[in-house]
Amino acid sequence: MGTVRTTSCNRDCPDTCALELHLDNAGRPVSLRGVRDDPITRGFLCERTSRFLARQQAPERFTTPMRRVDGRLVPIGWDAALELAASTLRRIRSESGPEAILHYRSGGSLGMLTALADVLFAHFGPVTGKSGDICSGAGEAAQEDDFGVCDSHDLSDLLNSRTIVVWGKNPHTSGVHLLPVLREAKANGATIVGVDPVRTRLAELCDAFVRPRPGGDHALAFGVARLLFERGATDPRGLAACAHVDGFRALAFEHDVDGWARRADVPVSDVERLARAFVERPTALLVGWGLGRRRNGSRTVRALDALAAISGNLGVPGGGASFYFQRRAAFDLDVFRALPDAPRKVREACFGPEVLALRDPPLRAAWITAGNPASMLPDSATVRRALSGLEFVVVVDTHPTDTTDVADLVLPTLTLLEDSDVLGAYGNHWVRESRPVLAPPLFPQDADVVDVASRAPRFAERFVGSPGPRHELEILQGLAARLGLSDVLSGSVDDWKRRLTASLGRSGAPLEALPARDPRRPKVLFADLVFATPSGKVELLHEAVDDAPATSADFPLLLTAVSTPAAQASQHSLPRDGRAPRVVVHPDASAGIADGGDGRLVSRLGALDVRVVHDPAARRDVALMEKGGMARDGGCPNDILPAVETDAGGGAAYYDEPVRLEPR
Ligand SMILES: Nc1nc2c(c(=O)[nH]1)N[C@H]1C(S)=C(S)[C@@H](COP(=O)(O)OP(=O)(O)OC[C@H]3O[C@@H](n4cnc5c(=O)[nH]c(N)nc54)[C@H](O)[C@@H]3O)O[C@H]1N2
Ligand SMILES: Nc1nc2c(c(=O)[nH]1)N[C@H]1C(S)=C(S)[C@@H](COP(=O)(O)OP(=O)(O)OC[C@H]3O[C@@H](n4cnc5c(=O)[nH]c(N)nc54)[C@H](O)[C@@H]3O)O[C@H]1N2
Ligand code: SF4
Ligand SMILES: [Mo]
Repeated sequence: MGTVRTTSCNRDCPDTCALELHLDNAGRPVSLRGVRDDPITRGFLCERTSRFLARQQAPERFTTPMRRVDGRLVPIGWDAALELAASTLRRIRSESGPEAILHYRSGGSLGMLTALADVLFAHFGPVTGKSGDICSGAGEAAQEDDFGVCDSHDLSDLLNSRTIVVWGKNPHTSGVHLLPVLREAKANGATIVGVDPVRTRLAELCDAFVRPRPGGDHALAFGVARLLFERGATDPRGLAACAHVDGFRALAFEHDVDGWARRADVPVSDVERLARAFVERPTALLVGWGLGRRRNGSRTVRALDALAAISGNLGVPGGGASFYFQRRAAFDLDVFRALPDAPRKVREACFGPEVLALRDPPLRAAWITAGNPASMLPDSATVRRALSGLEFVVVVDTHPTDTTDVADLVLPTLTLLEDSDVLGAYGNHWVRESRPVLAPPLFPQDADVVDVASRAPRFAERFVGSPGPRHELEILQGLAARLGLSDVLSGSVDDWKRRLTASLGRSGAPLEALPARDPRRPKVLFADLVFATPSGKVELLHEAVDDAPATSADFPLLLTAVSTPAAQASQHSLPRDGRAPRVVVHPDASAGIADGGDGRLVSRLGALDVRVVHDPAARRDVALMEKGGMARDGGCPNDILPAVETDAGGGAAYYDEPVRLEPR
């Protein structure tokens, strides 16, 4: 009999699972599984984390700080690394001001302690920061405009729905723990309708699956709205809770249903089917992330929100327009709120070109943590060029990336199996604690990392001061001490976990009781139909603009690089084969390239070598790829996607770029 240790997954994923690490008699890790009696995790994990042990044990894992010398990264100890970082950052600050330094953090870990980097750099500068959010920015801005807040009905509330509309979301890949809830709802008699230009596996669960042209959702939603108005199928109580009804209605009447259907490239029967979905109440609308990754992304989400509002599906059990769960709401965020704002910000979606263009002072240094912007941000080749041109780039990561390839200093940190943190989820209302279930490399692997029975010590103090990978907080504290800012982040990992969860504890869910559902989160939002907007009502969209993407004879496909089950963004669990990435297209849209043949994908920005895969079920205007390919591994789709911001919220219009295939 081996042993089992439990922790929580810190990846950028809606689910935040309860993980079990199984070890054999010799204490060697054997497998990762989901905790069976956890109400969210239900005993299973996604593909990428089930296979995470391969990544955990990968030979290229960073095990010591490294400095670039003559183009190569060479090991240096922690003292030298932190001295170098502190002295260089201090020098640049005194010569050029704190604006010459950028702090960038992304979704490598959703742990709240990882975010403490923001605190240190605000005190040290404040330094240049980022604005917008390429992940959920467009959708969040939409819901904040419409409802005043962006939050979701309880996950279990789907069991109260008669109809569930899953719009622009692919749970089989991007949030697998939604699936058991959908299946249960369906078994209870709920109808499920999916909307996606790509026929994803979700279609298997759906009673109807609508496939508009990419970015056609805005037109589709207005077609549905027009039908609801025309047929008197709107809900009086729902309408009474809305502002700008006339303006929204006028927009819906700009075209007839036929015209909207044509614009969305769907048959009128699909518009009718969707209208019925909102009438057969209560209807839960689940808004996916795919919609927001377009120039008209925020507007599109607003058009969907409006459908939920006018059809009377807000404020009722089984209803709602759920996009994102406020994962930080459970925590005491005073330490973040009190911070001075950054003196200037680089728009995240336009990172490469904007960093290159910064003047007075130009950017000289960057501290990058929990992110791989050199692969994951649009126009990634320019991101790499911009970072390469800086004097000093520090990257805190676990494994090599395109970003560490341009770093001057790499600081190794802990993986999700070694980490210790507190976590909220963006796909449910649960709050969790992560605890180390494995020692980081360079530690004696037989060290009893966690006493599972007593759950103590919470964070093995003997890790502190080690030569191997370090906790993000320890790295920051090491830097803070050398910057003369020791007070800013003082306290142990444990102290910080308690500090951030203090009010949660007072509400009945102390650290010891985690995981727990945040007892303060309502199950149904806006039950009184009062909204946190200036009018107290739903602010319906009422200005006419539509900037839907267009293809042309020259560029007939829209490059859609989406999540793959095999990876978390650029973090592949299994080693890559170094071959060109795959692109899936309809055989008629393959430029004559055979199934499995080599091609080149060309945009106005550049070209990318690809392997072509035929799919007769694909739309003829979509080139489907996996997001997260790295230049160092054979090709990065973001190299040919330009840096374009969404209409609101500072998202990135990742899916709007027209491309063509050419033989190679
Ligand atoms: N396996 C895996 N899971 C992940 C991630 C990962 O990298 N790998 N990433 C995580 C992250 S960072 C996030 S933000 C979340 C969400 O990350 P995503 O995986 O982006 O989430 P989805 O909501 O599934 O959105 C993608 C879906 O939107 C569809 N779509 C694209 N364009 C349109 C359109 O114009 N209209 C409509 N209706 N649909 C469209 C795509 O075809 C796809 O099915 O998932 C997380 N989950
Ligand atoms: N074309 C295209 N591009 C996209 C998207 C898309 O749909 N299409 N999706 C976008 C979205 S939604 C997102 S959120 C971004 C994701 O962009 P990123 O967040 O930059 O993505 P990752 O590749 O996951 O990079 C995270 C890095 O953090 C490291 N890491 C892991 N754990 C830790 C830790 O505990 N501490 C630290 N410091 N580092 C750690 C990982 O090794 C990895 O290198 O990508 C965006 N890019
Ligand atoms: S990545 Fe998501 S689905 Fe996979 S184990 Fe982590 S939280 Fe669960
Ligand atoms: Mo994301």
